[in-house]
Amino acid sequence: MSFSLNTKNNKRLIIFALIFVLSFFYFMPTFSPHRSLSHKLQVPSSYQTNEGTQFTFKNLNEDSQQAKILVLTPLKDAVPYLDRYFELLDQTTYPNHLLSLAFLVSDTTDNTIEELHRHAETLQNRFWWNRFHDIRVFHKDFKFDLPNDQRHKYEMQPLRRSVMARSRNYLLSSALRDEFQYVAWVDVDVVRYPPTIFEDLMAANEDVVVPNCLLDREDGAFYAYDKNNWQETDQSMEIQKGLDEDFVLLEGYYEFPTHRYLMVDMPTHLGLDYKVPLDGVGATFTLVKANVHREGANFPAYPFHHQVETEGFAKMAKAMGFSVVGLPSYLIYHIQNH
Ligand SMILES: Nc1nc2c(ncn2[C@@H]2O[C@H](COP(=O)(O)OP(=O)(O)OP(=O)(O)O)[C@@H](O)[C@H]2O)c(=O)[nH]1
Ligand SMILES: [Mg+2]
Repeated sequence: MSFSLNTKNNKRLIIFALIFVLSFFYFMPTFSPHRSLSHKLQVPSSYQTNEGTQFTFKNLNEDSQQAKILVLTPLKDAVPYLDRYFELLDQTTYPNHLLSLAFLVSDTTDNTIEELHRHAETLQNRFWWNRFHDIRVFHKDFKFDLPNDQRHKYEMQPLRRSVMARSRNYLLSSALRDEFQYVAWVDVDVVRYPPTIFEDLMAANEDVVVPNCLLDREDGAFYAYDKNNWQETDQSMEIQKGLDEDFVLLEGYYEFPTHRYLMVDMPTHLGLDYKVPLDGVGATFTLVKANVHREGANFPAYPFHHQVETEGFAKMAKAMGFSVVGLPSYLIYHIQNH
């Protein structure tokens, strides 16, 4: 039997076969064999202290190796931060195909939406083994316009945080699908964290877990950023007894000292996996078991136990019996932008 490559039909056949094989690899569901989840940190064995417990990072079990994480980020005027934000997420050791990203853009005055679409297109037009599971962008304006020089004023915080709470709830209820085991809240202006952060936070095996967020300073000095991660103290509880129900407590303002024990003031030399129970959390990078949200713990836009937004979420999660912990030695960094 003779077989000639010179015939027109055979050439066509070969071209079709090549296209078929290439498109099979290109469009196949994402699977990332080169990114292994198994990792181990060298840490001392566990022990108990008054302030918290130590646990040991261990390889995740078979089920959680395939855990899908929904990464949620509210955005406003975020153009300067997007390059770094995507670079960091892309560099994590967690397989991209298990990460779904969703954004809520609100009241933005810059090109955040256009830039988001540009990034999403670049990232998702790569070969399948590099792509994220998906990237979704939601948009809702709250008509909330706060000049930059007012954003951190004490008296503006309850309203600002309340709008943030609405944004987070809107994003959460728009994006949460039943396939996700975790929700990771990541602020766009976090500029440094370890690439193993998802595995490390998952290894804590808590309902809500937060690393310790510092300010990224040029001189490398240790400088607190996220003061919303804290423990109540006897003194802080005493103060609250005399407060009006609607009074919102805020950390880091001289106007009203709360006497909480902030995670940024806790020792950071006790091991990366040293964990402490918390009563308030921020959301610069917060990992939440998705069921916590599904069961109804979200971000109060009204004072709940004197807290709104992320700190109110921690209060609510605890009131529902969920565990809320922080890792004082696990450092991540927020940009210094004011
Ligand atoms: N959807 C939405 N996102 C917002 C709004 N304000 C801020 N964000 C985003 O929410 C996240 C946290 O907001 P930030 O402005 O960084 O809040 P912050 O860290 O307390 O304040 P800074 O110290 O100024 O960074 C970031 O990803 C912002 O882009 C808003 O009104 N709506
Ligand atoms: Mg910020």
